[in-house]
Amino acid sequence: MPITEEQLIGTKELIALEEAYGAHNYHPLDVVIERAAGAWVYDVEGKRYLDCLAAYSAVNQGHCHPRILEALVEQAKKVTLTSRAFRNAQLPLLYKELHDLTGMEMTLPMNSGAEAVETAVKAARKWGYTKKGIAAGKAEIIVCAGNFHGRTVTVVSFSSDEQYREGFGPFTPGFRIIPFGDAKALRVAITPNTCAFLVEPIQGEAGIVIPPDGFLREAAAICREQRVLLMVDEIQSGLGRTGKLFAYMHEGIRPDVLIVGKALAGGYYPVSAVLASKEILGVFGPGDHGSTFGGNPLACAVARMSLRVLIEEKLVERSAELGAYFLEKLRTLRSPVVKEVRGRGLWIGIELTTEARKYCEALKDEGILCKETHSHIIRIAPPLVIQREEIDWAFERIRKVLE
Ligand code: IF1
Repeated sequence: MPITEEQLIGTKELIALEEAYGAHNYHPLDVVIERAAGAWVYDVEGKRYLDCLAAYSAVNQGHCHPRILEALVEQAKKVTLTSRAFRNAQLPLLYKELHDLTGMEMTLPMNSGAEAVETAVKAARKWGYTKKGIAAGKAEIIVCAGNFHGRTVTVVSFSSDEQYREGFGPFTPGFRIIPFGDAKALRVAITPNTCAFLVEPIQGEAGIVIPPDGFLREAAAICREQRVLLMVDEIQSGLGRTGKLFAYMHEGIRPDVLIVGKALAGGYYPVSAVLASKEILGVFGPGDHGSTFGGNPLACAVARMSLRVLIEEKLVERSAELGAYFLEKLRTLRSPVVKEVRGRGLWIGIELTTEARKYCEALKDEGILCKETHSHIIRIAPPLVIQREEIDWAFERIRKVLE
């Protein structure tokens, strides 16, 4: 029997349904969101919350941005999916705009972040064999402890987090883990079989962990010297989140491979991509790699407008200015449970001396939605359209809960 709307009146019923029929691979806060706009979301009872997670930085442009909605609707009236067996009118324009924005020669479009990371791993390995002369099947990629690059079996093969790996073996070989931020360890870990170093410029899931100044610069120099591809995962840290277009720009380096996702489509559609030189992405010949939805015209139209909104509404500059403002206020907190407040742009971690979950629950009751990470850290990452007054509003409530 189909369930009628009036039967689904409130939060309680909806949560019961979710618990009864959905896999329990998350432990979400008990808020049931029905609609959203800008930095705010509204639950089924109409209560509003300031969104301080922005869907893990996939909604940098703000929820339901009207210009991106319009681009979605207009394209959806024309054609949504052609497969890559044929060409479409949106993909070449997204390619050109990504080239102009990043300076990268070539793009390979995918859907989820993990798929883009997998694509980068395949590109690096094939580049290692065909360009660097690594013996077949011997290519190694170096990653950092505390990394988060997605949930596929190959990607969790190089996770240092036992929970992300437990029960999912056997794992993909060919990865070495070094401490995050340790350039000397990178140099030591490189062998003639190393094809790439994959790193988040700032680690998100690990708790907004910023590496020591100069780490990325030194790593880039070592990679250049040892002919190892520097691959930066900017799926969460990119597209304005840290107050620069990409987090790697804080260190003035240029990666060999740039991996993007999440806010690339403003929260409307899963769009990810790998950007690199012709030499690197040129390793893929017809039929080597692909995806049913990768580079589809609807995805491209949404991504093009999402990037346009990011630039035209100066969201990167906002992130830098309002992030510094928010961080400065949070650093005035005098609370026995606050161990450290750190961040870059509108990407802030409040590390506590105790479990953060109950503070996130208390913040929810104050009308703020945020998510703990690694049990002790409250991650604050609102949409980049947040207003200064909304930051003041949030700060008062954060102070009330933490002090
Ligand atoms: C979940 C974490 C964040 C990412 C970076 C690749 C991906 C992600 C730097 C993969 C995705 C998401 C996944 C989501 C929650 C969230 C998350 F808690 F899982 F670790 F943000 F920190 N690289 N991160 O942050 O992208 O395949 O998901 O599109 O899995 O719970 P995806």
